[in-house]
Amino acid sequence: MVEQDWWQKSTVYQVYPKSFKDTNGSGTGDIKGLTMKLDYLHDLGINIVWLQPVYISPQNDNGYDVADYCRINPEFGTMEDFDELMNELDKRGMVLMLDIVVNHSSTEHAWFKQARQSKVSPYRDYYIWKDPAADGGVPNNWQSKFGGSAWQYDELTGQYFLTLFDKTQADLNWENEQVRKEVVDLLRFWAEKGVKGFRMDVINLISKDQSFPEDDGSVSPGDGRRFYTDGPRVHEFIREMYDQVFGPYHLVTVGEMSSTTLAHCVRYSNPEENELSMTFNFHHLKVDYLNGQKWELMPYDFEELKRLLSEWQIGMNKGGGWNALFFNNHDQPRALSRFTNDTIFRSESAKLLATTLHGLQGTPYVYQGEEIGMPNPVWNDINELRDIESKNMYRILQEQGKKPDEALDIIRERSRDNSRTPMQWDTTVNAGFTSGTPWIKVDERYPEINVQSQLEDIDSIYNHYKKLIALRKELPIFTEGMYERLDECHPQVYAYARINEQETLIVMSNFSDQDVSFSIPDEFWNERMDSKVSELLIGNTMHTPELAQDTPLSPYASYMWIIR
Ligand code: TEU
Repeated sequence: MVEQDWWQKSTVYQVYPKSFKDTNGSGTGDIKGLTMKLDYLHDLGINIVWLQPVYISPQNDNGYDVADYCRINPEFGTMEDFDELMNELDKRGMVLMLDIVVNHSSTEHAWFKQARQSKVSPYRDYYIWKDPAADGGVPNNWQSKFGGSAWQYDELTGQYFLTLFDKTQADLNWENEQVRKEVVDLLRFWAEKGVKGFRMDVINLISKDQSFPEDDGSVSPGDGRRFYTDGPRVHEFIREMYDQVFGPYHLVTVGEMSSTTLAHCVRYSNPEENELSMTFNFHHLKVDYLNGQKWELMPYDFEELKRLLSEWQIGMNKGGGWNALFFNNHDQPRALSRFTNDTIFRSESAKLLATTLHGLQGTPYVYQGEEIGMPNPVWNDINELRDIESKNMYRILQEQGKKPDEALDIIRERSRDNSRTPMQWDTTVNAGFTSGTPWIKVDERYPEINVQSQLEDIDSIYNHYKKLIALRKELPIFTEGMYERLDECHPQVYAYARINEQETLIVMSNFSDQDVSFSIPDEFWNERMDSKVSELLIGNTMHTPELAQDTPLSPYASYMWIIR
């Protein structure tokens, strides 16, 4: 086993700054608000804070449309506020992981403004321009991930430019060495300011097939689009960033890999490849996509969820890769509402998801609000939502024949805004997030679901996360143990083991509202449990059951034992 890196025992906390804490009454969160809450994160046991984009941006995609990579958006504060945050993190032995968005820039970026001036601009080749097709239309039929064509027509020069996301997010041309140099320069700028990690936004999309073929509807092995997903030079480009920045500054890096494959993620994150520290993949978060389509609903496929988690545990370990573990982020609905019960079994469910995830091999990510069991908000009207993707899809779904209410029901389930409502700190107005008018509504359940009510409650969801985070630092089996699935397609239970020479960890969870029981397979039980002693490390019910070969599990019960 490769020498354990400090970030393999760490837990990362993801901060969506716009909704974390507002200190000046603007209605949006700010950097000073994060600094104010560092003791809260430190007490939780967090080592690494992932700060999502706070750069100059028109905010069409909440900061993922960057107009200046090295200046702070005044909405979030000043560079002095950023420097203060860095100092306060350092005092607490914590580090900052900064979000880097270099597959595309905002069309408000100076580079793009210059590029669109003329075909001979020195910046023209920073972006991807194509002549109209023979019929005068778009160069090919590639689609934006936010709906509609991926090509925008530029009147001034009579060409189209590529936008895989919003029409104001222009894809950068990574074939251009000057673009790659600009990216290395901005990475070095933040590394010189003491940033110790980067989260690389959709970094596996940066290498496009230069023939720009028609989208023939076939998909790459990772169910993406093969001509820009894990493209021909992607590993070369990432390796270049490693050689020039990630390695020399000893940074921890995570790649967001849209529609990728296990084989590529092994290569992206095996330390011998000198690319990234770890990767996010999203296959386990598409098990409720009917026909793989995000905007077609179906109940989630529990067996597929367990199969995928197991496949990636075994495959990444075998290949020497490293998983970024997550069920939540700012682009996903809250897992609590999506996979379990966010009403009468809300507390048990939140703890079950935490135990299930944090027992796996990889680095866990806690998305703001997950640690207190925030569910999907109640959306009464489409005008309460802010996300560009959700607004586009509300229109497109109706163009496809859905009635307004049907479209809204789909948006309620899938919208990224489900995870973007303000952090719920206490029971004061706006949950203590802002003294102003919040940029997006605060969920109406904040009086019962907030940080303040959980800090001192030893049985709270917050303290359940705190204990799991501490266990990972304390027990090597969390980082080193080999994964073995124990349930064979059980309809309600997910059970797995983590095994090393000295100990065995058993994680057993009932993902249903039924009373069930689970039997550990005879072969495993006889081989692993013979004359051993089990200790319950953490559970989510009042019972503290000894591990037995046949264990009764109440609704959403979840337990973790260690056997020595
Ligand atoms: O997300 C890319 C991504 O895969 C998701 O946005 C997904 O494609 C989308 O929800 C459609 O289902 C990253 C950021 O996390 C996201 O917030 C940005 O909007 C996007 O890239 C563009 O930068």
